[in-house]
This record gives sequence, structure tokens and C-alpha cells, in this order.
Amino acid sequence: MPAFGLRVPSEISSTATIQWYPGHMARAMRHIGDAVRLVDVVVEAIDARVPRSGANPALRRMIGRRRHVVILTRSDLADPAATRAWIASFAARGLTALAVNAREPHVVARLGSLLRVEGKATARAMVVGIPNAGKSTIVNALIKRTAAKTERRAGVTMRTQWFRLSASVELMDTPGVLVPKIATKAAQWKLAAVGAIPPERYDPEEVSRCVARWASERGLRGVPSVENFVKERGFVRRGGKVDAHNAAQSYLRAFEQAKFGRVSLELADDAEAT
Ligand SMILES: Nc1nc2c(ncn2[C@@H]2O[C@H](COP(=O)(O)OP(=O)(O)OP(=O)(O)O)[C@@H](O)[C@H]2O)c(=O)[nH]1
Ligand SMILES: [Mg+2]
Repeated sequence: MPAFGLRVPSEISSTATIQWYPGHMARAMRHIGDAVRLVDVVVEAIDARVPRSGANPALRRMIGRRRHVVILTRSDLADPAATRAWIASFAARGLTALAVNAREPHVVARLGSLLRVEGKATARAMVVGIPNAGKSTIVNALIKRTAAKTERRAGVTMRTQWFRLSASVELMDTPGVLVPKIATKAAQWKLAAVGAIPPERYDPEEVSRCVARWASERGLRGVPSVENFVKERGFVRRGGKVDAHNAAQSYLRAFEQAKFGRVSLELADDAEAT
């Protein structure tokens, strides 16, 4: 018990803050800030399931008035109607947005023409975004070989790196960067749920409960409660005790791979603060 018998209310102590801003991100932010002055086009990769909290406002400020193309990645995992509404909403703000499965090179190839700059022998483009958004996958799809390292976890690319896409286009891959402080609880659990934050930075039991509660409030019947998921998957150990941590990790993995259906966690016309 803390001094003077003060107790932290359970609802506060049970919702730990989720933050992640390692040194390499601060460094990357400086490098991106320097390099952005050299580029003609900035490709901003955003997970289509979180177009609001998956965008980094500090990167947006750096992009300024440069040619800016938004790529909504993981459109294969997002709700197609929600993605269409987001593209319209970006267009209304004067931004070109494409929804792609970045793992399909022929789909990403459509982006190639947006990177060329008339009258310039060599156009330079850079791909930016938050961790695990699919930036290196886009780079590989564009240059048609596995040149940039990609993995199913956040924080894989640690340094900026130039690649030659063609005789007329050079492309820079950059490390994923978050803001130093993710402002709201909703943005924190959503970024964890889409894999932008590494698992050691959050409690999977809490994030899985947030996903389940959010889906239930919206009547998304394909997304089970954690309890039902545990029952269906038979997560009961000998002796009847459930390994809640393991079950929560499996729940989040299933959500992340769209096993509960294609779910977008943010809608273009949803006023919900993130
Ligand atoms: N289903 C699906 N998976 C994707 C898509 N784009 C990327 N991925 C996968 O997401 C994971 C992360 O992709 P990366 O390209 O490494 O992401 P990144 O933005 O470069 O990540 P960092 O370098 O860590 O910031 C990889 O396992 C990719 O195969 C997509 O459009 N759909
Ligand atoms: Mg990368």
C-alpha cells in the first residue's frame, strides 16, 4: 500500500500507457528532415486500418508543399468500404491516395508513374511512415527485387538508404518513426493492434480487450470476445487454468491477420478522437 493509504484507482492502474520512441527514431527524424530537402516526391505509407493515428504529424510537417502521395497499405486486411471513404477524404484534401496490398508488386507498379518528374533527368523520392507500415515492402515492389529488409515486426529498417528504381528515379527507404508521445489511449492500442509498436512495449491482454470492446461497441460480430476466443481455441491448460497472456497474443495475431474479417479501426467520417 502506498504511503498515507492512498490507492491508485484500478481503472487507471490497469491501463498502462503505451509509448515507443527509441533513439534510432530521433536520429531517423533528423536524417529524414535533411534528406527531404533533396527529394521531389514523398510517399507516405499508412496502414489502411488506421489512416488517422497511423499518420505521423511531424512527418506531414516535413513534407510541407512537396508532391505527396499517400499509400494505404494492407488494403487486403482493411474494410474495403472504409478504405474507399478514406481515399475520397484524402482527395477532398487535395492528396493523391492509393490503396494497395504492398506485397503484390504489380499493384504497387501503378505508383511508379507518380514518382517521375517532368523535365528532370533524375527524380528523387522517399518513402516515409510509422513503423511496420510497409515502407520497405513498397520499395521492394517498386524496384522488383528484395533489396530492402522487411519483417513482420516494427523497427526493422534502422537507417535511411537510397535505391535506384530506374534510370530516372532514385528512391529512399527510411526507418519508421512515431511521435515522441502518442497522445491518446485509443491511438496507443490501435497502433499496437496493427503492429506499429513491438509486443514488448504493451500488455497483450489489455490491447486484446480494447480490440474486443471496440468491435463489440460497433456490432462487428466477426470479432469475438477474448473469452469466446479462448473457449473456441481451447486455451485451457491442464488444471483448468487459462494462459491469458498467450491467449491474448494469439488473439492479436488473429486480428492482425484479418482472421476475424477485414476490420478498419478508423473511419473517415468517425468523429472519434484518436
Ligand atoms: N498483408 C499485407 N502485408 C503487408 C503489406 N505491406 C507490408 N506487409 C507486411 O508487413 C510487414 C512489415 O513490412 P515492412 O515493409 O518491413 O514495413 P516497414 O514500414 O518497412 O517497417 P519498419 O522498417 O520496421 O518501419 C512485412 O511482413 C510485410 O510483408 C500489405 O499491403 N498487406
Ligand atoms: Mg522498413
